Amino acid sequence: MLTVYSDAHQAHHAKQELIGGQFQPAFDTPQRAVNIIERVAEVGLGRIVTPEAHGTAPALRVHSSRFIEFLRTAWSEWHAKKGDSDAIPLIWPSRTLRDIEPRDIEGRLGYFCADAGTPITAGTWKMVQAGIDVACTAADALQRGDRAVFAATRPPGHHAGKELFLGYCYVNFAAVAAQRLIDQGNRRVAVLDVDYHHGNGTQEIFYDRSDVLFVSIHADTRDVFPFFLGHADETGTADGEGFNLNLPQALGTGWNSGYAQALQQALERIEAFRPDCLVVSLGVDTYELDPIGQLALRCEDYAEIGKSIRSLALPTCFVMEGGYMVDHVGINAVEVLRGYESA
Ligand code: OKP
Ligand code: ZN
Repeated sequence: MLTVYSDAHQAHHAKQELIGGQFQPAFDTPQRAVNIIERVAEVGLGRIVTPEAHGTAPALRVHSSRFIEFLRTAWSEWHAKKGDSDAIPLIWPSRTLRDIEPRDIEGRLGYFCADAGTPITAGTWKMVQAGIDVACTAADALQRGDRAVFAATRPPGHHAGKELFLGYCYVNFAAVAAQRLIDQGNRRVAVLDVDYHHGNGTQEIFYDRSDVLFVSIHADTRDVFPFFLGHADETGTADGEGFNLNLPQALGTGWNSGYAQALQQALERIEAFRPDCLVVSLGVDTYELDPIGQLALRCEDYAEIGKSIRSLALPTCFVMEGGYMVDHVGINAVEVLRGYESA
């Protein structure tokens, strides 16, 4: 399996993250992606290539132009006013306020960002552009005939919506890849999201469409981030009615206590959709030892996930999402890919 990777992600390294009322080291570190690519090399998964430059056009297919422009320019605006500290919003247009884009950078940060855990730093845009390039280069390899390809992106992307960034995610790389596959002539694309967290951004982007099916297995969002989407009754709207499937899991769920069954249900829905190809949002924060996840998959379960996905016999683009047990993120992510290759 081909892997696409750029070390430009290292340009972004958040200084700290506010968790439980305390500043702690950020969970999305450059080391996560370094460990993943080193593991890909160690097991000899296949060739590793750097991405081709694609600019912002592919991101503009799934995000608004004012949003991408904001991400591209926010740091210089913030830096001019506030200096070197990470740009983090502190006020949001919550439910009873108005939907008005402010003029000042502080207000605009809250307008486009939904949480206080997704800072914009000097290197954020460089990292995000590299992620767009990686996702597109991977999708193009699939289109040229590769059976499977791994987009080794950092940071995750599946929380990012058309005009919203949160949860360490700025641009939705899985959505960029899925849309690119549609734009290149595939009639139906399925997105399977196995990250611990619900892919609220991917759901939002494709919610009213029947050409992209979104299926997600995640920790129940009544209990965990991102809270405000991801519930079982969200099935799609308008043309997209019936093309969104959420399979929330109770905290503590492991392979034999519900996960394998949910995966089977997800695969059956994808099969019935008869897609031309598949995008997998590959998060391994479902791991039993993950510091921010509360599901209970073990190392050996990841190869099983890969094997099960392979049974669909679809051209498959894996796009990296979460996984925060840093010394296991490479092992577990690559286990999925090896499981896929072995079946
Ligand atoms: C990104 B991805 C935990 C707070 C969690 C954000 C999590 C983002 C996860 N107490 N904050 O889906 O892996
Ligand atoms: Zn996650």
